[in-house]
Amino acid sequence: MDPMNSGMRYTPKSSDKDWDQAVTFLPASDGSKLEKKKGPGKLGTIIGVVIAACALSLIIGLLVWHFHFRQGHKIKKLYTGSMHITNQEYLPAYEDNNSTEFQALAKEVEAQLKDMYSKSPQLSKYYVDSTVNAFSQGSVMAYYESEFHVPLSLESSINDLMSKSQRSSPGPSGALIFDTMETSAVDSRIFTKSSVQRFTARTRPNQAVLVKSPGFPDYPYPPNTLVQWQLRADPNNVIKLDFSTFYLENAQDCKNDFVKVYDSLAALESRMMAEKCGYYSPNDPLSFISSSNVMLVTLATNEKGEYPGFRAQATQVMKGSREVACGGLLTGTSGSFTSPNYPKYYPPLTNCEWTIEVPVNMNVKVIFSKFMLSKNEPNCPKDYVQVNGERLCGTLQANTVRTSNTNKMTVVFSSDSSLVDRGFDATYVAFEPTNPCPDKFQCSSKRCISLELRCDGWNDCGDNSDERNCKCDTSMISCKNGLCKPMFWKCDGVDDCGDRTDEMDCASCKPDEFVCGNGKCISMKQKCDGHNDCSDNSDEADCGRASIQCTVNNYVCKNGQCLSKVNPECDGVKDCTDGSDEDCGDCGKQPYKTSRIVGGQEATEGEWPWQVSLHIKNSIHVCGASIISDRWLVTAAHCVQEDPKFKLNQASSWEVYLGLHNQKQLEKAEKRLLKQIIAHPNYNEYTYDNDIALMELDQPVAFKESIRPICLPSATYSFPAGKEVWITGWGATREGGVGAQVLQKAAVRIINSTVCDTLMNGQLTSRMTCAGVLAGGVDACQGDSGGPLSSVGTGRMFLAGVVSWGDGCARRNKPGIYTNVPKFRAWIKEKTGV
Ligand code: 4AZ
Repeated sequence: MDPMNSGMRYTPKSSDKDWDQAVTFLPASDGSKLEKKKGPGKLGTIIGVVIAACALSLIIGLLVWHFHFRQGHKIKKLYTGSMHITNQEYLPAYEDNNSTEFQALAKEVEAQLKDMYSKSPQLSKYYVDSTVNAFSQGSVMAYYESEFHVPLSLESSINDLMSKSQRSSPGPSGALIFDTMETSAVDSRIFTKSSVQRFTARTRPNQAVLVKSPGFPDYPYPPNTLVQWQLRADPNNVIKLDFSTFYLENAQDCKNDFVKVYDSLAALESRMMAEKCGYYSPNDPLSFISSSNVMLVTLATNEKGEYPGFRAQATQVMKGSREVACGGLLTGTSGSFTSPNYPKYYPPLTNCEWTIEVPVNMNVKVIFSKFMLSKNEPNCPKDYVQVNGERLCGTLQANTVRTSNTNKMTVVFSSDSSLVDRGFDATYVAFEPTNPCPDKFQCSSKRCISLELRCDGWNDCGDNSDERNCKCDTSMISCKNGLCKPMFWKCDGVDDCGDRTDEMDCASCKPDEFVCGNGKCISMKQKCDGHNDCSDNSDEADCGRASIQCTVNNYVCKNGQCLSKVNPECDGVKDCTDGSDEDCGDCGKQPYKTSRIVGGQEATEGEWPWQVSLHIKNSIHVCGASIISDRWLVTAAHCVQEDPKFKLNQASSWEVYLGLHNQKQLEKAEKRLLKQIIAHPNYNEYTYDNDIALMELDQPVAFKESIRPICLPSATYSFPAGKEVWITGWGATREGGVGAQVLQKAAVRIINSTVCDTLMNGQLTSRMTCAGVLAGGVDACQGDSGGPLSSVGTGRMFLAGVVSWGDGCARRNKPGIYTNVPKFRAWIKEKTGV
């Protein structure tokens, strides 16, 4: 029994009793008698000695109690391990724990482990027993657990002793020979669960094994439970585990519920491939591959939270087959290669070597478009890619380049026994040493970028080298530090130059100058001259020639009047003769005007009153949405896509939180159910075209400071490239990471659609808008989907977009893609009347 759990922290001993008597003896010294004498006298001396003795024994007793009992208090420690038994033939019956063969060998191993521990004076005292859990091929691999009751004060030294590789000393002839023993302490979160379920499964050629959390998909997984699946494949195969759904409680360091995948049948930390919790969308699938024919999957849950769980499929893959093969000779002038299983997780214990050989007189350039290796430690001792003798590890910026000085290059990939990641995707090209970037600009990082991107105000190289030594043209701000930035960014409150040049002399236009909406000063003569001199059209507004002939680009008032003014709605100026352009209610007003989202910061409570959190009923946040009226929300169609598990297309599957700030304080928000969901009929689940949906609340909501709609832009509303817009949400704060507890916000800019389409490999449609920071680091991410892209108009916020998709999160030159809301203005009106 665990003494900790028994509640019996200290074992009473006879010496304690003596001590108690000594203490109770004290009042017996009669003070009144002492008073009668002037000096101490004989009796006084005796009493003094007795009191001193008592005090001394009390102190000694306390010290004994502290050092002996308190420090000696024992805790249960469970160690798990694996070893080769080199002098034993493998029998198929060892896979069945109930077979006589299994039981006989297990008994022998357990006895020999006991014998081995008994030879260690430190371990023998605390050893309880050992259990063999499984065997696998090689000669025979044994997986076991050993239990110890260890004094708290010795926990770490026993851990050290156990983790050192052990070998059995040569036993009596006929004894088992243990080799390469690996041991580690079992994660205490695993063995303290009240219920334990263990499953075993075997893959066969073309025969998958289903691994799913208990109750999936009908019920949430049970609390306080440990479930383990021991997976085996045929010899000479490895196991591929593909999660089709993964939806667990999300917590920092996965401290509540988690799944661990091991490259072993023992829960050895040194063989732990990954620990995962939270939600993984089908766009970001989890898939692992083992290094041998065994794998252990563990689900541990705590007492709280109801989550659906996961479903995965285990299949076997022949060692050396195409899926896991890597390395080789690469020739020609260009080509590509990836880490094994890319973009899914690479297997542990893998070594690959590619030799790239390009035509003589040419050199080699390798470009890593994606690079994600586990753990970034100095000198990359664990998983690494080695190029030209240099080791690379961790997560590198997209398009990291390495070049050779000859026509050959060797690239090595190596993974150790634990913690895997998605790996890398690389291309190689041959280049002339004298002309490394034909018809392109060469960044300091050796990357080549298109010449148009030079001096355009954007850090396309990632190291700003494309923006140095520029001659700025008149449409650009000449920053003091030599950078050029679009004039549009002048005086917009953001330090775009990096030395604040673009934010200087902002409010001080001369008396004969006009102050543009963006702070730029222009001559008064340029106002209303028909040219957009301010670059934000503010010099052409309010020019007394409001009514014009309608074109598709004009704002149309309710009375049919057409305006030339750009974005006339809700700007505080009545432009329509019927005033309909100012018929805006309280939309888009931020009550608290302070200024996961990746690269953002916590929002102030109530700062984004139109932000909504969409939860699967009784479960966690999955998507964002925006309030557009007292009964209608706008979200992304992909959030409500038909699916057999959660029925996300049905209104009854959802609950929505309005006025929410902290996901841990749902009670402070207004909760609503849904009456109906209207996904756009042309939503395309493959291209994410028309990714927009409407949700009608079951009950209207009363607006207040923390709950308010965002203004809907008219079909002609313009969000020009370079305009600052805000993303908000509770999504992941890094790619593949967990969602935020507190609402996050980040400022990004609208990106030119042509540039964006090129960056996104032609996947953009006119129903999509791009926004981001091309240098990377700031972006919407998983869990932000459906939420708003809010744009500041004149004093009000407009819904520029709906978070839709992206190539990962916050990657360089990979902006976030948003549904272009003005394109859907008529559809929203038709369906909601708003
Ligand atoms: C997502 O999975 C997601 N970086 C949303 C936005 C982006 C990427 C992924 C944009 O919901």
